[in-house]
Amino acid sequence: MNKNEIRKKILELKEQRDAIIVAHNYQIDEVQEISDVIGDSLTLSKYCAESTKKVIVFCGVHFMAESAKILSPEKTVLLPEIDAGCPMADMVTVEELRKAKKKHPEAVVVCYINSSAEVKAESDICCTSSNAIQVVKSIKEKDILFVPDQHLASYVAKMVPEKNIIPWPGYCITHHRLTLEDVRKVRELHKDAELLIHPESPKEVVDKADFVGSTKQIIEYASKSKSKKFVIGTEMGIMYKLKKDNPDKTFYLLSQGLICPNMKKNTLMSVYNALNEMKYEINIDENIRVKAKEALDRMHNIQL
Ligand code: CIZ
Ligand code: SF4
Repeated sequence: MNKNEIRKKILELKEQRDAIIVAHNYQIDEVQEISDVIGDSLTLSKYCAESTKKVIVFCGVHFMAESAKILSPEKTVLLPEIDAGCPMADMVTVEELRKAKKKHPEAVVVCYINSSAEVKAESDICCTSSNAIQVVKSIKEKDILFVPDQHLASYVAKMVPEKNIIPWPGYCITHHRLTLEDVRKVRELHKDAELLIHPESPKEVVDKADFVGSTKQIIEYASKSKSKKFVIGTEMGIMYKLKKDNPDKTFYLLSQGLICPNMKKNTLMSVYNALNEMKYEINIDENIRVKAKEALDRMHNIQL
């Protein structure tokens, strides 16, 4: 089958299966193009929960499809490539977290959405990169065990200095590679561009940003800003929507290394196979799902 044939088959199967296709901002262009909605993990999970369709094809990584299932237990959630995981999410296990909680019994556990359902279930409240600051500010206690991203933890610690943030040593393999040298080079090459950085990046890089935000916030900022040129410090998949929404503006990547190999596993063919063979279905133990949902609900219930 050529790509046009695959696209046609996907659309036919989508109707037959009563399905929606959602794609994360980091997916390859062709997958974003075929999707009903593009967004960050939380926007997509909420969209799935509100949809009346029975089947969700979640083009993203494992923890994202899990979040959709946590919010939509009655729906069939499919992850087209079962090996598409997030190395950062795997950097904290529930056993390790239980040990850390014993070491810091006074601390409230804030868990970044990039984590397994088990880890969410063991946490007090979830956060995303859009709302981590507000989530931490909403907590009464001073001590906060923040898992699993050390860089997001460090950004939150800078923005909410009244809290004692205990960081977990996890990191995103893609953003972690960014360096001050990358910043120096682009600043020299594109003097009039604004530098928009994701908070999963190392502190020294975040400190140099003109704007720090999640994928959603970077997309919103670039549309609103009067600037015409931007250097983007997050995974390259975001360029698809940035360029589509802002045809009059120019976007450069901070580094050519900004590619997440797991996000790139989903292809048109895997979306087709997912719908054709109804794979790979995401299931979560009901006790864990309910507890993980509580941590997500607590995040939703704070005034954001
Ligand atoms: O929550 C998401 O989708 C992630 C992982 C990043 C972001 O900034 O959107
Ligand atoms: Fe995980 Fe980083 Fe890939 Fe996001 S970009 S899925 S945090 S490895």
